Amino acid sequence: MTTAQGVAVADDQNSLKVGGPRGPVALEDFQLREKIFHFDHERIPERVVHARGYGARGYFENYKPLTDLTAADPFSEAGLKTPVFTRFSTVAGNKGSADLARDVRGFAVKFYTRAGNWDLVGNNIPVFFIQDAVKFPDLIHSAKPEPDRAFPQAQTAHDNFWDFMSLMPEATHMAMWIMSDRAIPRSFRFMEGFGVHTFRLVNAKGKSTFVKFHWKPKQGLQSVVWNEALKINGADPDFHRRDLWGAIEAGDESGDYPEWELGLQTFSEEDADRWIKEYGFDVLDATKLIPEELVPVKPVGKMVLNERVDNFFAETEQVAFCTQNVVPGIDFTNDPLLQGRNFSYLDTQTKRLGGPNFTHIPVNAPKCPFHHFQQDGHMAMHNPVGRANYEPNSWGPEHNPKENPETGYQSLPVEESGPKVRVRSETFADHYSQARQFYISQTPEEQTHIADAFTFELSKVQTPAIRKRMVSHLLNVDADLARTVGEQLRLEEMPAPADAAKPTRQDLKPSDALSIIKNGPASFKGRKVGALVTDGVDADLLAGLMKACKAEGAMLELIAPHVGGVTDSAGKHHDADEKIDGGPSVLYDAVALLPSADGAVELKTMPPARDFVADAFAHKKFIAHVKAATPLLGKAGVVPDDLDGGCVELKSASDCDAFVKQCRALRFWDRKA
Ligand code: HDD
Repeated sequence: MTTAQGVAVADDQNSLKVGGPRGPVALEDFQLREKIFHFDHERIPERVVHARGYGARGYFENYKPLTDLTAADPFSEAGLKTPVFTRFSTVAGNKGSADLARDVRGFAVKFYTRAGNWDLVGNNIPVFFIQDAVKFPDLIHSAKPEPDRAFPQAQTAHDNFWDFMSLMPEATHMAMWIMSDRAIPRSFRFMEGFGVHTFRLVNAKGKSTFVKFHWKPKQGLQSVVWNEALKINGADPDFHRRDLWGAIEAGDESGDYPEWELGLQTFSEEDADRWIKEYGFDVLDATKLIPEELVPVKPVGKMVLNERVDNFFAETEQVAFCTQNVVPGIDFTNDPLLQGRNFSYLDTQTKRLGGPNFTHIPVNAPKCPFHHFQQDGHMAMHNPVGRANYEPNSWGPEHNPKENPETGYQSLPVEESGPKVRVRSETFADHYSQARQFYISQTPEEQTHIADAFTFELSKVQTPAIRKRMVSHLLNVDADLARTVGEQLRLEEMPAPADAAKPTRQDLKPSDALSIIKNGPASFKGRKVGALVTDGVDADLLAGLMKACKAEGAMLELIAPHVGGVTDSAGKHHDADEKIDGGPSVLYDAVALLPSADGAVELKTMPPARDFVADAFAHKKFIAHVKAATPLLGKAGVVPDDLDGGCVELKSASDCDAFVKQCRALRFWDRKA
C-alpha cells in the first residue's frame, strides 16, 4: 500500500501522535490528511434525473449491412460487433432509492463505433410526458420530492406531480404508460427500450430515411404487480441491479447472457405527412408512437450484455450519455424535445463530472483513434504533443490532425424557411387518441392494473380538485376507465371531460405490441423459482425440481428456516440461499412448497413463511406444493377449495417438468385471489 504520491505505507491503522500513544494527532501526518481529504471528496453530484442506475458492458452484433439506409458504422457489415456500455435507470429517485419505484426506466446505450461514439439515450416507454424541452424542468420538479418537505422520495404519488400532469393534457398518453405495468418491470432483462424520437438514417449518397429505434428483450416482457413492487422495495431495494449482476454472472457459466434485439421502424417524410392527416399524429411529437401494425419493427441486430463492470463508480457512475453524440449516417429531426436534449446532456456532464474533460474518462472515451486541438482544463489526460494546437497551421504532418470532408460528419442539408415563432405546432394537438389506443390494447387484467394504479396514486393526492381534474382527462381516454377510477376514489361527482383541442378518435385499432402479457416469454428461461424447504424435504422431488429448472434454463433458490440449510430425506445437506425472512416470495417468479410434515408444522408458526405462501397466492404465481404443505397453505389462508389450476401438487419427481413448463405463462391470471 502506498499514499497517492506513491510513498509506501508502514501503518494504516494509527494516526501519528505527539508525546506517546495518548497524545494529540500531529498536523504533520500527511498520510492521515491525504486519506481523509480524499474521502471527503468521494462524491460527485448525482444525476439530476436518472440518478439511480446500473450498467454493464457488452456488444452490438449487426445482422446484415444496412448501407442502403445508413452509412452508420455499426450497421455497415454482417456480423460486425461494436462494443457497448448500457446503463438502465429509474428517473425520479435519488441514487440510493429503491429499484421498484413506479417510474419510467432509462435505457441508455453507448456504442463505441469505429467512427466515434453514438449514444442512443432511450427509455423503456416509447413516448414522453411533454412535447417541448422547455417544459422538462417543470416536469421533473413536479415529480421529485416536494420542495418544502423533501418527500416523497422516488414516487409520483403526490399532489405536485398530479397537479402538473392534470394541467398538461399532452401528458395523458404517457400517464397511461406509467400507470401500466411498464413502470414496474420484473427485470431490466425483460423490458423493451425505445429511442422515443424520430431520428434520421442517412446513407452515403445523402439520402435520409426517418427511423424509430426499438430494443426488444430476447426473453420476452415481464413485470411485477404493484403489491409485489411495494414489498420488493423493502425486501431487496437492489432487486434490479442484483438481477442484472446475477444474470451476467450466471451467463459466465452457461454462455447465456441478457440480450435484446435492435429493431427499426423506417419511413419516409411522405409517410409522416400522410399520417398527420390519416391518424392525427406527427412523428416529431414525442408524445406519440407509430403503431407496429402500421410500420413493422424490423430486427437488424442484437445487443448482448456479457461483462459486469470492474468498478461501479468508474463506469456506471461516470458514464456520460449525450443525445448529441451521433456518428456519420445518423442525424436529428426537428422534434423540439430532442433539440432541447441535445443542449442539456453536454451541459449536465460538464457540471456533474467537473469539467470539459469528461471524455478522457475511459468509459466515455471513444475506442477509435481521435485527434483534435481541444486542450487543457481540469484533469486533462490526453494532452496534445508537438507544436500545432490550432488550425490552419503550417506544421506537420505529425500530431497535426486535419479535417476530412469525405469521412467527416456532414449534417443533412435540410431546408428550413418561415418565421421565427414561439408556438406549438397544430399537428401536436391530439392528446387523447393514442392514450385510448394504448388502453384498448391491454388485456382485461392489465386494464385493471391501470385503473388500480391511477386509484393508488390519486389516493395519495390530498387535494380533491387535482384528483377530479385527472379523472376529467381519463374521460377523454375511456369512459369505463374513468368511471372505475372515479368510483374507486369515491369522487362525490364525476367531472365533465377535460376540454380537448381535438376529439378522441374512436377508430384507432388495438395494437397487440402495446401489451406486456401478450408479449410474454416462450419459456421460463432466466426466471427464478423459490423453493421453501425444511429438514426432511423429499430428496427425489428436490432433485427433480432442480433438474427441471436447469433444463428450462431457470434458476432455483432454496429458502429455509435457517441459512445453514437443510438435510433432505436421503440425508444429504443443502445450503440455503436465503433464510425465510430474507427470501420472501416476491423475489421469485414461481414458488415450490416442499416442507416435510414436521417442517410444515414448524413453518406454520413463522409469520414470514405464512407471508411467503399468502403473497405467492395473492400475486397469482404458480405454486407447486407437496401434500405435507397443506397445513401451511391453510394457515396462509389458502384452503383446499382455493387450489386452482395454478397450484400444482407434486406427487413425484416426474411432475416437476410439467410444473416448470406451466410457469412459462408466468402468472395464473385467472386466479380469484
Ligand atoms: Fe433525459 C438523463 C432519457 C428527455 C435531460 N435521460 C437521461 C438518462 C436517460 C434519459 C436514459 C440517463 C442516462 C444515463 O444513464 O446516464 N431523457 C431521456 C428520454 C427523454 C428525455 C428518453 C425523452 C424522450 N432529458 C429529457 C429532456 C431533457 C433531459 C427533455 C432536458 C431538456 N436527461 C437529461 C439530463 C440528464 C438526463 C439532465 C441527467 C443526467 C444526464 O443527463 O446525464 O441532461
